[in-house]
Amino acid sequence: MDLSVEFAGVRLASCLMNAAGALCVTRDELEALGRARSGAIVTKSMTPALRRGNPDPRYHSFPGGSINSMGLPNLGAPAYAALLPDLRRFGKPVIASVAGLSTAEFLEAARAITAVRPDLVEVNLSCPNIPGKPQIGYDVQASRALLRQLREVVTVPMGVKLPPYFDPVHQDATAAMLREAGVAFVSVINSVGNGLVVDPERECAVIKPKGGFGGLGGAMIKPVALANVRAFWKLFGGRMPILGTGGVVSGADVFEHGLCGASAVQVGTALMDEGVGVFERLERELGEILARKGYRSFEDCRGKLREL
Ligand code: HRO
Repeated sequence: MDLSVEFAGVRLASCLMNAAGALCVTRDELEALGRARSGAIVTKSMTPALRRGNPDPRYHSFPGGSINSMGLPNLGAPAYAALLPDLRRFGKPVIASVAGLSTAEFLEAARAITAVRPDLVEVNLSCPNIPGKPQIGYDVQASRALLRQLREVVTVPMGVKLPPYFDPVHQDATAAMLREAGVAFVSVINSVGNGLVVDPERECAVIKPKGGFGGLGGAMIKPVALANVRAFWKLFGGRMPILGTGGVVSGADVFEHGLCGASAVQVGTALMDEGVGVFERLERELGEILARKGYRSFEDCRGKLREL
């Protein structure tokens, strides 16, 4: 089955890849993604300097999903820039995720990584886990101002990683802002921010930072992810490349993202649970579903969701 796709001008041998944050912080993790059957290597969101992140425990997986409050641990943009030539040797596109705790930090990280020309830059507007810092993607004015400045710095195709939206009015306003900003792709969704998972036996939260509040991922968030993929697919008339993220545990989940309009699909919680072998399993399961349904490629099913 042909699972290759054209994404924002970049050819991917497979429509599947890691979600930013999942097993992509260190050189070893990034090289493992290079050797695995992922269509691209996506880096952890990078800031200008190394960050150790929030205190442990900060990640917890449970039946149905995960909660995290990592707090942007990463090696720093200069270190990822230095790694890029080695990552290129795997012969697949590298997508650099860029973040910051201020506009100046976003610009500095973007400048450092753009200098070595990753294939795409994904601007993270949606980290929910920095104490005292709201998710920028929930503030249209702030997002507009930030993207306007990043546009001047990022000279490769630049997309945005958005938080989940729960009302069409927010998707409409965000789409209008992104149109104006001229983004090359939209990645939806980041984790569902500020959830709380409780261990009733120990009578405590399962992660330490922010009193236990953290971003939810995995199977439980799939309907929210699909709704956002579909909403942005329609708002851009099917002409905006969309990276679907959220709740991808099986090949059927990838297929559903495709039906809703995703051009390619990212895997977070399932990758953390299973390791990089997850890509091979998802490929096999997706291939079987597409063949059974009479599709000749993943691209053939894109956006084909029937509305009753
Ligand atoms: O590092 C994190 O805590 C984190 C980030 Cl940056 C993000 O974008 N999404 C998430 O769930 N965790």
